[in-house]
Amino acid sequence: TQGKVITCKAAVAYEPNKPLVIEDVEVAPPQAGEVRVQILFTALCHTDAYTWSGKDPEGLFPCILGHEAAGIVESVGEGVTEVQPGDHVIPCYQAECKECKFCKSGKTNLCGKIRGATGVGVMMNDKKSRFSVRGTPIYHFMGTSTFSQYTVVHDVSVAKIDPKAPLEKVCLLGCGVPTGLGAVWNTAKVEAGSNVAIFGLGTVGLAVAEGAKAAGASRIIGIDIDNRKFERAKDFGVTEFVNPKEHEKPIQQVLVDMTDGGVDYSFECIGNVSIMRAALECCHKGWGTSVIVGVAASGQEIATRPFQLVTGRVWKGTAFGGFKSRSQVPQLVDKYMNKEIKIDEYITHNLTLEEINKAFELLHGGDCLRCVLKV
Ligand code: NAD
Ligand code: AHE
Ligand code: ZN
Repeated sequence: TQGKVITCKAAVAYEPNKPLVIEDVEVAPPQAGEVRVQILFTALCHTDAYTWSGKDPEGLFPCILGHEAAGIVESVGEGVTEVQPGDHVIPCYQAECKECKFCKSGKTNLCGKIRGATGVGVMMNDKKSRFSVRGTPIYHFMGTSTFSQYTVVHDVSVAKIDPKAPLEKVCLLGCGVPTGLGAVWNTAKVEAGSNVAIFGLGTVGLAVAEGAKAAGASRIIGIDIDNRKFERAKDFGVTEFVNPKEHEKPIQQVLVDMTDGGVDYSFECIGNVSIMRAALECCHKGWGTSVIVGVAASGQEIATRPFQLVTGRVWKGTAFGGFKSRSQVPQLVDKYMNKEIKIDEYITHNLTLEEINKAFELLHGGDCLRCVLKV
């Protein structure tokens, strides 16, 4: 198949909120600096649902969504040296070129090399898509487009992993689990003995709990409007549960009262700007730090009284938990293989690519964390 167009199945999003269509998609060979990957397993993340909903200002249609996956390199383009056909890989929506201003700064995991192209659904080389259906180009998504049996990614966007790792599990290391763990370990740098509040107990929030427990946090307070979330959350390290609907006072006040002035760290894992405000305002005066993880819809803005920051609270955000993708995803795979981090516990459902619309329905139901699709 090397050097040739591959025709395979992919789920195409033609319009916001219209069911995805399983199509025969043509996937062009990788050009210089590109890698064609056979995707074996992909999970769904709420960010896929967000872009599909039409609320993502970068959302383009028709496109192939998907960014939490694992597969095997099928072929590589000119000049690609770090991976070769047969390598097991995880596509990374956050690239790592190791050469740009961002990568060299040592201050961030964001990479600038190809972000301009991935934001407009094309490949860097020729600003075109490698996907088409009956001659019509289909946009890429987040530089990954994993809802396809084959995809083309930039070489700076693939992490080569231990070939012994089960791809049906480690696909989750493409997004949600590292995001939560890294928000705690890299972005907030939670210390032992801290009090932590987590808003939203989906996969990302539970991974925050797992990370906080590993960091030795004393109290891990989970906040969700769905009481069914608590029982499972205990297994990930949540020690107390608060449902804002069961309180008359604003949730930030409830938390301040519970914690003698506020928490040391809070994490917003929902994507709701009024909860982002509550998450900042439940932090302790003088030092409390709040990390925004949730992705909010186009047009939404955050607000608080500047006095909250003047008096020492800190507002931060995180993308992919601050992990440098190509360097650190393989390390996370090793941690899973050594049983140092969970993955299996986040997988509540397994379906096939053909059943992707059902998988999106499950994602909106209360008991689904991650649904892994066999591609
Ligand atoms: P999810 O939908 O599984 O989890 C959200 C949780 O929030 C649910 O348990 C829901 O019941 C709860 N919730 C909803 N409204 C609430 C409210 N008003 N108060 C309290 N709880 C509420 O989603 P997820 O997959 O865990 O993702 C969480 C967010 O993180 C999404 O916005 C996603 O787009 C974003 N995300 C960001 C990054 C990043 O790099 N920054 C990475 C992955 C996901
Ligand atoms: N296109 C969206 C941006 C959404 C966003 O912030 N994405 C996160 C990852 S979410 C994964 O589930 C991210 O990494 N952002 C940094 C980046 O470079 O995109 C919008 O709202 O414009
Ligand atoms: Zn995601």
